[in-house]
Amino acid sequence: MNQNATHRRPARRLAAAVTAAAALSAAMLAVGPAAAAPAPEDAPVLIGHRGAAGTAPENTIAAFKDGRASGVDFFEIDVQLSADGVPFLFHDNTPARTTNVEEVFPGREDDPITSFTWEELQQLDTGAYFSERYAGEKIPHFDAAAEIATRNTGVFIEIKSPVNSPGIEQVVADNLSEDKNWNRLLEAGKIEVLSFDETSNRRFAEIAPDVPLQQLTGTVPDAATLERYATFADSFGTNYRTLDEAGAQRVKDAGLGLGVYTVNSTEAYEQSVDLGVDRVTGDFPIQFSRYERGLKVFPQNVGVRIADSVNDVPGADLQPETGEHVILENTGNTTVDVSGWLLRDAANNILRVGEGYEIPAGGQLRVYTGPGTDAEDAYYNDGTANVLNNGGDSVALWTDSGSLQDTFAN
Ligand SMILES: [Ca+2]
Ligand SMILES: [Ca+2]
Ligand SMILES: [Ca+2]
Repeated sequence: MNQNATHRRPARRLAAAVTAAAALSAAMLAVGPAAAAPAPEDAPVLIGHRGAAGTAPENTIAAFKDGRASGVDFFEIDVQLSADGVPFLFHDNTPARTTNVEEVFPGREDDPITSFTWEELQQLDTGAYFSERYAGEKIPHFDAAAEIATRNTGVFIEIKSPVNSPGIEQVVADNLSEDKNWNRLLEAGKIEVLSFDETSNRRFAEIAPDVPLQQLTGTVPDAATLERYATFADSFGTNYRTLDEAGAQRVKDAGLGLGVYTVNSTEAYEQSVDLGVDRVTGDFPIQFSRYERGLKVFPQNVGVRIADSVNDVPGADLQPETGEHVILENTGNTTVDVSGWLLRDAANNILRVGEGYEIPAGGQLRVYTGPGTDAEDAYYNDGTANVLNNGGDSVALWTDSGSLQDTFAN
């Protein structure tokens, strides 16, 4: 660590970084013991992304409960302000992707989510987009997350698109100090605030200098920029796909903790840990907590795995017969009926397997996004949009009855 770097409040930063050391009580950590930052071989702090966006509708009570049940150190939320100033939990800038806005408020699909009043937000369903099983899930109030969190599983609070929510830094800071549940978590070292917006982070740091703070950017910037971040933030987070050894070293040299998102495979997890990352955020927190405990990651797996995802093919990704696709492989000893199984990507785009599909032991099935001629080893979704991101995506495999079988990331 570069001793010349300016640290705002090292005790708090370390407190947040070592919470994975379960043997230490949260109370001890809160007072700032002389604990060392975790060595690279140590387990990183684990965070469920948007609660647990891979296993439940993102930013809902159901997702927070999944995050908590998985036993990870924190679940992450995205907070914005409604048109009438109520803090609520929602990721996107518009309600189009994750709500039934087209039924409730036709014509407002592409309006800013912050243009809705709290009373209007409460009329939206934000569970059914993920699965009918979650129909009826509402957009939560900010304080609802603190009611789910515990001394074991705290909250990473991302202040999302703060330019759309003027004054949100003060609202969050006030809640942390005044709300009983939030304050209890804060005192236990189970809160971290984060944002991509440097101006917002600086504002938050001025209002609440004792709250651990993280600056996010999509790639690791140069050393001078990181040194600047270190004047107001305790840690830095980025996309794991862009992180390399030199970048990780620059972050450490600036005296900042290092986090990555959105890690959705154990291979990506290992890659991040090898780079010395101390905060790992993923959509499938249960997967990482099981992996860290040495347990079988997908205990319900019946043999079929995701062998590969071909996100980008030469030419158009939706061209007939040979467009983008995911390859399933039966690694077990018996034929598996995969009729009605589905694949979800990180943005919750869904590819289905048609009826009557079986994969024999050792066999493969290619599941295409676009059009083509169905065959024994190929199923075409006839989709009209390229869904597998060419810059890397993740996919999760589910049975027709909702059992998670595998994840894959590239
Ligand atoms: Ca977020
Ligand atoms: Ca292409
Ligand atoms: Ca693609």
